[in-house]
Amino acid sequence: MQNNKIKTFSTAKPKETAILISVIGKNTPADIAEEHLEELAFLVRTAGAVVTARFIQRLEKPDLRTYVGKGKLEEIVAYVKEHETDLVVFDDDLQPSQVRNLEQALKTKILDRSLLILDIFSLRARTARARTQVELAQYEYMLPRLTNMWTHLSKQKGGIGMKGPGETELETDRRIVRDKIALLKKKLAKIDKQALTQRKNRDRMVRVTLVGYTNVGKSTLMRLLAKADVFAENKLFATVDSTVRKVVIGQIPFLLTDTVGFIRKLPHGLIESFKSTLDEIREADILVHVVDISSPAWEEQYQTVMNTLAEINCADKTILHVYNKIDRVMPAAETGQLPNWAKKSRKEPSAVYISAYKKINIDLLRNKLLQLVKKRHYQIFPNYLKSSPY
Ligand SMILES: Nc1nc2c(ncn2[C@@H]2O[C@H](COP(=O)(O)OP(=O)(O)OP(=O)(O)O)[C@@H](O)[C@H]2O)c(=O)[nH]1
Ligand SMILES: [Mg+2]
Repeated sequence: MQNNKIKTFSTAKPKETAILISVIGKNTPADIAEEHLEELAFLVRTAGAVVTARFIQRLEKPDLRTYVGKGKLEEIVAYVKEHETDLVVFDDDLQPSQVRNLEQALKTKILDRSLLILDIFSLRARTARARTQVELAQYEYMLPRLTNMWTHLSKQKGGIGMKGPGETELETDRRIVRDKIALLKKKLAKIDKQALTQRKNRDRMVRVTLVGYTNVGKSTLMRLLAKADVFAENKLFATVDSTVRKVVIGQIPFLLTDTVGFIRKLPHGLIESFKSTLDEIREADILVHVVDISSPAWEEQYQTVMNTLAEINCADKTILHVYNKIDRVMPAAETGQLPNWAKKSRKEPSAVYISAYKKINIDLLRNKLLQLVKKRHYQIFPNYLKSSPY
């Protein structure tokens, strides 16, 4: 918050400037393409840079050498020459050879989607577990790239007497990275063992886990339901760690967990290293899937989450779909009346439409959640019925 009375002089460095490059399929609708680029811009802003220009090219698939086609690259080179540009950010992962070609042409720092997301995760990681997970993902991202660089160098330089030093150096690099990965995996296993013990100790309670795309309002809802001080912010990946709180609704206690948000094209290494965080989802009795209904891309985000859940074998769990941020799309939301489009978009009969921010329909949500928790609770504690107030 800015204080108008006190004049402050910022010593912060000016923000880095970034331009965005995206290749999209020939049949992708324009608004979805725009939304994808908007998400990339959001990621860049979250990482702390300013977006100064965007370039989209429609291609069957990205160019093998330079990601975009020749003409588009010339256009971008001309732009970079004329405007100060610190970063060129690509909406996909780049092959090491593509990075090299692009660096040669653009003469600026090149960032691909994975690196950008890894960067944000490392900015956000607070606990030892999250830090270790991110570091592991960073080294795993690095390793195949070292290998490729090595084969490239040995091919390029080749010949007698050229293999020796380069190879040794890169072999050493690779070994260092591999050792580091092994070490981090061990460290993570140890942390996970502790976490598992903690989870086992709380095993006898129903577990509800909030899942959803990044920035949909999971932490805001967690704060509301658990009355807990959970960090929420209008940035992507505000949460990279899970938080657990005990909640009691209608005299039934359960555990509520906030988790890291999903995103389309999540770097594979990141999914791998965040597997243990995803255990929170795997071990949940009930999933509360939070959807940002105000996002033009909500259906795609919905699908990304459902696909990720399927990937970790959680798609057939009990899921309560919660459509959040209705205050942004329905001015009269307080009435609880749904506009026709929302009725049509409703995929599940038990969906709830809420605003975590404006606290709309929260009692309705609490009620629905209570029904599900109760059902599960009595499955775990059949004897509880006798003493139950219901
Ligand atoms: N207008 C509106 N904004 C909301 C609502 N719920 C959350 N927000 C805002 O959306 C932004 C993201 O909220 P978070 O709770 O941090 O979202 P999250 O899903 O935890 O995000 P990550 O941890 O980044 O995955 C914040 O700026 C919230 O204030 C809502 O119902 N209406
Ligand atoms: Mg969050």
